[in-house]
Amino acid sequence: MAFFRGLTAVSRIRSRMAQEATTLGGVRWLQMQSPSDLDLKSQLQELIPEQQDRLKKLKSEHGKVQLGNITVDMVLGGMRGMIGMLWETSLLDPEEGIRFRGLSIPECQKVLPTAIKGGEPLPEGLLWLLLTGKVPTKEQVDALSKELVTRSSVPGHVYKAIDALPVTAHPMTQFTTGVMALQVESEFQKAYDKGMPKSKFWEPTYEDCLNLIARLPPVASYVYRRIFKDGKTIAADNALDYAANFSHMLGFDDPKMLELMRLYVTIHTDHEGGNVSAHTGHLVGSALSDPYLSFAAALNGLAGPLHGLANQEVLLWIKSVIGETGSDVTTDQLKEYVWKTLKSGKVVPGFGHGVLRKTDPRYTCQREFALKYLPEDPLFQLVSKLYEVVPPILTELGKVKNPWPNVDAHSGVLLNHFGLSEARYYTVLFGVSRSIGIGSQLIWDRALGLPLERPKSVTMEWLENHCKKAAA
Ligand code: CMX
Repeated sequence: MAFFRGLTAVSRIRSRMAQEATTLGGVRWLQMQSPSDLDLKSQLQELIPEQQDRLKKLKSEHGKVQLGNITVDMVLGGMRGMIGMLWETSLLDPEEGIRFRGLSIPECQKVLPTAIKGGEPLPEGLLWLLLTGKVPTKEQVDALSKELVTRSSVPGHVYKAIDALPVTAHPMTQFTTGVMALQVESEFQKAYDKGMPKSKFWEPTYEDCLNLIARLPPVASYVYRRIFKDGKTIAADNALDYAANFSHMLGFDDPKMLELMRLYVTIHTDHEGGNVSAHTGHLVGSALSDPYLSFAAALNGLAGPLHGLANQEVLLWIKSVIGETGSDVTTDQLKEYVWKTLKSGKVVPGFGHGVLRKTDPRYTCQREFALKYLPEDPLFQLVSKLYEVVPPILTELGKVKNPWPNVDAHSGVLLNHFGLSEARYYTVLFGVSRSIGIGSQLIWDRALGLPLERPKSVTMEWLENHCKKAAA
């Protein structure tokens, strides 16, 4: 087995003979071409026993090793810094940002298969990576694209359930309703009701997660067309890859927009386990609620303005700046508007983060996309100006731990550039992408037999008494 450390090794790896296994950033990369190598489920089947043994060993050999001290601040501060969950698919470093199975976003952009030469990664490739820890070949990704197409048909009652809502209902409400309506198809629930051994839980979970991921783009695009395009839907083009087909069903066929959608869906998939949507999906799944129930719960968390709704808020905020000052907004006017927002008791959307302490690499790659495809866009230029104006003001407040922009600060202006200007819809796109991360981890949750989540809570009185005793 050959080991390569740097990214320069990537091109050499690509040209290696089939059957060669290599490592990049801790990720095993297997290049093989037998039929089962193209089947994601067979690949997982092989990996699961080895990972189950790894977990058993961790428990038996290191179960009592301490991971830190819990302070009163942590309990009162939304559990910040408290390690409390296993999340295999990605890990977030406060300074460096997210790594998907050991690979940073720029590394994923280099090694994951693309639809066009030098283009953005295909989200199906990231799904493969998250599930297996291995960088897939283009053939594997193409096979997965096709598999998702075969799973993508949506029962008619789902659309009827959405239609029962007023068209004015928030897109996230309509989307989550669609996900709940899909739940009647759950393979996990059927198998559980019949009875199955715990060792088999992962298999119907896999079926549900793959079906869910495949069916979300038609449901999400139905919601978009229903609200914003007089209900005129567009049929899928099943020759396209996952993200391109989604963009097509929304009504956007510009090749640059297809590339944007591939990038967007790839980078919003996963952000380790503690964020509200990921944690909620994992928590609800730990009660053996099926993946549809778990994911719908996750979406409801994503719909909050401190989390996924921030991407909607950013574009609305930018447009309200322009509405008030005109499109030639000066730096001073921008500063004034930021202060006005803060004084009104609101947060500046798109800035700050619960864990990150630097500019979000998901922001940076979107900025690079903008520099490549839309450098003259006036809203992009405003976003660039905000990068200079907002962090010093947030720093001046003295309480903000991270004044730098996050993923949501940039996505809206890119979508807006290609005509997807309905900001209220943006969190639905985030939700479609999140299914890939949350679904991948749910499969591993069940494969590893992770238990019901049940942390201990205490009252203020309990804390006061505990602190008195500690002082004495
Ligand atoms: N604007 C104004 N105040 C902010 C701020 C911002 N962008 N970011 C943090 N603060 C404030 C917090 O509200 C908090 O104030 P109080 O002590 O008065 O409650 C204080 O600074 C300390 O917060 P923190 O420890 O730096 O950040 P948190 O972990 O509590 O919160 C986050 C993180 C993302 C909720 C926060 O930075 C925020 O509200 N940002 C704007 C909304 C946003 O962009 N959310 C999207 C995040 C990415 C995602 O999940 O999609």
